[in-house]
Amino acid sequence: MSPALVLSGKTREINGSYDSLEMLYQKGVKHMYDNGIEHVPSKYILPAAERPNVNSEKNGSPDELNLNLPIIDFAELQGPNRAQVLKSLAYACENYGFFQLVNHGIPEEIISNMVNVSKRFFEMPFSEREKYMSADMSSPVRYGTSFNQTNDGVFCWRDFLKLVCHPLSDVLPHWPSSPFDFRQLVVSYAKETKLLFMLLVEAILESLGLKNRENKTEGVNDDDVDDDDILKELEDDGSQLMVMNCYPPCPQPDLTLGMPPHSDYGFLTLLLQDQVKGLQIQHQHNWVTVQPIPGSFVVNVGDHLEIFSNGRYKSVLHRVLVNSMNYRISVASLHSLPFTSTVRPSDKLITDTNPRRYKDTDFASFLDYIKSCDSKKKNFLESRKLY
Ligand SMILES: O=C(O)CCC(=O)C(=O)O
Repeated sequence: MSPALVLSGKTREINGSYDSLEMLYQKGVKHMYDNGIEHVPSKYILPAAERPNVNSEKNGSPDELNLNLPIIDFAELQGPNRAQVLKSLAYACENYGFFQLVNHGIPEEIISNMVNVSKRFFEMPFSEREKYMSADMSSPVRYGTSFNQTNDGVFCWRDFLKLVCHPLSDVLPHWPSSPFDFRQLVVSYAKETKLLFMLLVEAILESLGLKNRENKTEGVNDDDVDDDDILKELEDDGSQLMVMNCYPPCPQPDLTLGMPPHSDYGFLTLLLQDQVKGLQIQHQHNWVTVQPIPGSFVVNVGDHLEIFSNGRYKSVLHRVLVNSMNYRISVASLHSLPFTSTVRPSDKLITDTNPRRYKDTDFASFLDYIKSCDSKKKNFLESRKLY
């Protein structure tokens, strides 16, 4: 059994050896949990108004406003009901910014291998995991804790591993080589999610009225040129970032969060969560819990798609709750344009009644924003709005 972790003053003791508390926090929550933490240290305690149970005063059941997200059946999207499914897709992106994708066609084995290898990565000793710690936001591999452990005033209850997935031949040698099958399993998963993402983007462009599948196959519609460019750019050189999140059990889950409210940088995120719920999205001014559906993806609109759609599709704030009983693992695959590209509203979606709503943006401005903000507000998109 792990020794109880003793926190006192500015030091802590494990097996008679002392570290500064700051050093301990930098090692992450998995390390603290493994060493028997019994109380949430003050570094992780949110101001009362930002804690997860604030809604409970209003509705009496702490954080149990459950939400069944709109479901998009990917197999139907590829069949004769495409037009109907495209309408549901548009409705979900406009009103929720999120949907659950079922029947997506990625083999179950590839998905369970991905969740399993993530678990095995976080189960390795800290000495193995820490090899991948880096403060460099552009590093092809980055193990860390909280949201931004260099800047966060209050830490959140989450460790992560981030992997840049493109261009694969450049980044792969930097990825963890253990567990022994890590690279092979993550590569399979990354390739499958990229293909799925491309098919979803095609459907999204169509749902925005920017593309017509039939015209594309006939190759006649000159109006599609810009949007074909975007598809090509995404396909050939689009960025893909894989984020594996580990949320260990937390002794006082009502005092802290696994992730603070944030929206996702990028075009679309495909999120795989295990059966432990925790993801909440902001919907109609409430935080609502997303019910996991086995084998499905939670897909959400990112900042770039909101900008590209000139505000029609919404990149919605979401956050993660932790619990005192179970580990939770999630894997987010974030897809977007190349890091060097500028993102702007599609010309065809700027009209007299819906004038341009966002400034041009790029990855450099996102990095500047992230470096300068603390954990209170992770809302890059607000800084891009023209009005
Ligand atoms: O763990 C989750 O459910 C969400 C993770 C997330 O929001 C992220 O990685 O940006």
